[in-house]
Amino acid sequence: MTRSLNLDPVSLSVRTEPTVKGASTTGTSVRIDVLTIFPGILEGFLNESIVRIAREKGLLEVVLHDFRQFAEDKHRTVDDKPFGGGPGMVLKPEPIFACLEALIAKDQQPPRMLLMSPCGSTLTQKRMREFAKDERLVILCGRYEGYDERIKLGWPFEEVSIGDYVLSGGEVPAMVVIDSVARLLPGVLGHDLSALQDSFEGPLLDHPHYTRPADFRGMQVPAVLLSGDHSKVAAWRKQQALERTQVRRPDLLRGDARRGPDAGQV
Ligand code: 9WO
Repeated sequence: MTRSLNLDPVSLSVRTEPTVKGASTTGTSVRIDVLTIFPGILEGFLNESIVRIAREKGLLEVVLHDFRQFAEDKHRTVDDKPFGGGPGMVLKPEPIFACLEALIAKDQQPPRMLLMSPCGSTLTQKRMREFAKDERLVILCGRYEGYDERIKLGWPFEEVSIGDYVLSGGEVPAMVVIDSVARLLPGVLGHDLSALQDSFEGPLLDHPHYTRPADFRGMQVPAVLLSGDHSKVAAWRKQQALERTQVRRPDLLRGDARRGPDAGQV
């Protein structure tokens, strides 16, 4: 069944339908449906910090769907042995199809559909910005050894990866997407993130940060940051960001086509 989150102790109003949204090109709110047989993995995450704030503000709605509830046999089987043999189990198509059919009305605009897999294209900040402009996302989290290929034939999933490593399921990657999208929604963060990012000319790593005390166990904050000279501070930060990027991520400075100059601050 579909499980809405336990909203305690903060009661959240039901997401208002996007009356203003249609006219907007920047996107004001996103609904994300997550298909998982382990909704509990996401629950704590959704009830803390920025993601919680985005939900409380009505800018983000996340609905968890345990597709095991759509399995029709008495054991609610979601996996089976691979045809052709081999180790492990494969996610059956039927429960996932049934869950998606219950979720996606035929008459509506089709949502963007993401399938978490190390075989997908690796996500970038640029992709996350595109997702944040969508009205609706559906995220399928796999388990076991993989998905029956017909799940991908029957639905227009974009296969996406968060990096070149194997996990035990797609739930952690789904949380990565939700976190990244939530903080990009206008009005979620106190400051205007896009303005902040636009002030960076290229894809640079962040500069070093310091807070009080100015002297911590003999380690001093660089004097320029205490000078009060804003243009000097800005120049120092830019230089530091550039140096760090040269040393740690020279690929970003080469204008890697996939990341592009559009990637913004990393
Ligand atoms: C696992 C795998 C391993 C080697 C070669 C290809 C592979 N595909 C998958 C796969 O799609 N796995 C499914 C989801 C089912 C098993 C657990 N799943 C998973 C997703 N493991 N790792 C991810 C994942 C997703 C996004 N970014 C990085 C890893």
